[in-house]
Amino acid sequence: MEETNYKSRRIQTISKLKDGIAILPAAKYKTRSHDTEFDFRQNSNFKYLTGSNEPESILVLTPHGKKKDHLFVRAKDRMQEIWAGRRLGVEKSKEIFEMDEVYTLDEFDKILPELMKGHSEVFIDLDQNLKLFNKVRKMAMGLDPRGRLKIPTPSAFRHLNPIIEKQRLIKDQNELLLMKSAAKATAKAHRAAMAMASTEHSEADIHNLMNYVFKKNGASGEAYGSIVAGGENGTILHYIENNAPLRDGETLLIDAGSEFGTYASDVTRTFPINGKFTTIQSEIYEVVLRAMKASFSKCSPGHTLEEVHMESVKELSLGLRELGIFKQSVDEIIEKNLFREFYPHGTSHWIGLDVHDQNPYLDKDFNPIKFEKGMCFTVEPGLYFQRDNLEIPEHFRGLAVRIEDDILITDSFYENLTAMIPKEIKEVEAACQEDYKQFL
Ligand SMILES: [Mn+2]
Repeated sequence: MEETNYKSRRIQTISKLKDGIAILPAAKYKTRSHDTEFDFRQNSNFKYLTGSNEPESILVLTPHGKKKDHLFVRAKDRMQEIWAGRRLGVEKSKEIFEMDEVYTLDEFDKILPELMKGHSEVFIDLDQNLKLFNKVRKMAMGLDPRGRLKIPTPSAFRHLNPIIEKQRLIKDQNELLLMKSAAKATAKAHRAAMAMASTEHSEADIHNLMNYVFKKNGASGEAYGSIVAGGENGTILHYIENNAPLRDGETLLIDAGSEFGTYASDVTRTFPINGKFTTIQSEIYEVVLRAMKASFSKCSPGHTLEEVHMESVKELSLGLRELGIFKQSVDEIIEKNLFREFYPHGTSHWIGLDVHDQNPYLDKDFNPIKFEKGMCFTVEPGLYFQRDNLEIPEHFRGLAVRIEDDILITDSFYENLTAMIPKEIKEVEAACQEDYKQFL
């Protein structure tokens, strides 16, 4: 496998900038409390275009001029490095990142105005990092206050992110390799969870085990806040407490995925804590699994996430009718949005560097983006029966099932990146009988 060619990604971005200069800062450390910080996570767009994990750097792309990609990095500093960790510095960065030019950050204020000359626009993140935006705006306004320069200077600011995020929609071979590695670590962790879950353990135990298995298999950790929800907790869509005891006869809904090389996986499984689904649990489970398979039928080039969603909605609505929840026709259940009480979320989102990858969902004419080879997204139907819903039979109340896999569009169909994680009832029940110690 070739190494990722970040240079060619930058060249592709530069080709979209026309007369604009692009300025893209790396992430900075964020304060957790007082003088302690959260774990560092690189800005996804910055990572995508540079491969660098260094905080505080700034990438500048200039379509005009001989040198086109410029990186500003932290200067080498012996004392800082003894206290806070190694820095690449200018020389190493030049070697590693194949930039036309690398400078230290303290040169930014002097060099950026020079780089701006000849460009009529600035592309920058207009939402985040307003400090940098304001600084750049002042620099641009100060370049030619009397209109005497004979070359264009920036007179407009545009949002940079959509250009890069559109580029991120189609994954290349190296990205797919990382996504498959993330999927592998996630598969091990879900299997371990199925094996360990019992009334002897709590949601927290399972959560800890999964994080351990993620890292043991090369992942940097979880790609998002895991949901480890026993029984009725599964009806809370973004349950994050993950600290309740596990109860006999209930299911455990786990929505958890590893992050590998900054790429996310996102998987949900629901399984019986004691290893055997009850009749009602398995009936609901089969409906959700059927919905998922119906959605898979639309996972090929030319189809859309909207079609994928509608397949799940149809199948879940039919299932709710079969379960006796509704007497209305499937059409009526859908038209009147009656299913929403039991299926309140969408079926899919893009996935990649971010678990909810920031790729466009609609084209310029507001039509859903059509699938092409290399696009990745989730399929995650579910059914949730709230405890306080007194209109449904009591034995449904507090039950929740969601199943989620990560899908890659191929030449003519799809590849399920997380297919190896058990989801047929028999496979799931067998996985519950395994010994979790094999995953340690
Ligand atoms: Mn998801």
